Order: sequence, then structure tokens, then C-alpha cells
Amino acid sequence: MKKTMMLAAFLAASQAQAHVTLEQATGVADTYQKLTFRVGHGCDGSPTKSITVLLPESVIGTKPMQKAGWKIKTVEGKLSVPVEAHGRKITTAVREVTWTGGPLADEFFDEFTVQSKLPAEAGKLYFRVVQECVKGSMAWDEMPGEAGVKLKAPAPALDVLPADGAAHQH
Ligand SMILES: [Cu+2]
Repeated sequence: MKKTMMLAAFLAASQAQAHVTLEQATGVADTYQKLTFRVGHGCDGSPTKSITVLLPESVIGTKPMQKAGWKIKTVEGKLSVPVEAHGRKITTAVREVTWTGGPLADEFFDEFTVQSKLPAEAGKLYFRVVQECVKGSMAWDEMPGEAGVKLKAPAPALDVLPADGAAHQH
């Protein structure tokens, strides 16, 4: 019985990894965080030719990591609420990062990395990802709804922990 349950848990975990997922499950509020998006497969077997990460409104200071064989394009946008960073008022920030290249065959996985500044408030963040393939595309943009309902294409999620809560627990 116990063995069966462990196997079920293992299968659930490996299925989750087969999507587009975030390697980091948690981050600390108000810090610069490395975010690694793992692409586990193509679109229905078709190779991946581009990945676009859409940044949540509260995430600023994003810098993509260079990647051999892939070109990077960023899109800046206006923030609805200006934020302060390094003693300066920031009104625009990178809102999208696109890597174009590959193509990444379905038989392989790959990682796409940015560094971003997380918001001061703790909570859950969702990073929508668009995967373009040689044939077709996938939108990883589903938000969790009712408990127990399995999503087909969930948006990668990050748990932002309070800045002091991470250091000591009660
Ligand atoms: Cu998958």
C-alpha cells in the first residue's frame, strides 16, 4: 500500500516537471532572485523555437541570462504603480523576455534563466509562459481554481516568503 502511494507521488512529481515549470519553488520578498524556467517537452512532439516569459506586475529589475544558440529580446512596459529601487523612482520595467533559437527537440529539456527583484509583499506569483514550436504553440497560463481540479497548462508559480519569516520560524 505504502509503495503504491509513493509511486503515485513520484508519477505526479515527474508529470509536473514535464511541463514548463520554475525550478525554484520559493523566493524571499524584496530580494533579487534567480528564476529558472524548465522546458520539459515541445508542443505535442514538435520542437520548441521560442520561449516568452511574462513578468507579473510586481516583479521588477529583470535581467535575462545569455544563452548560447538563443537570441534574447526584452519588452519594457509602464508600471501602474511606480516603485523605488536604489533610491530612484522606477516607472518602467522589463515585462517580457523572449528567447528565440534552438530548435529544442522534444527528446531534450532545457532551462531559461532570468534574475528579478521580487515584490516586498509575500504571496504567490504566477509567471505566464508562451512556448512557440515549429508546429503549434502552448500557453502556460492557467491559474489554480478549485482544489483537486488538474490543470492542463498551469502557469509556473513562485511562493514569495516574508523577508524575516525566511530567517526564523515561529
Ligand atoms: Cu507537460
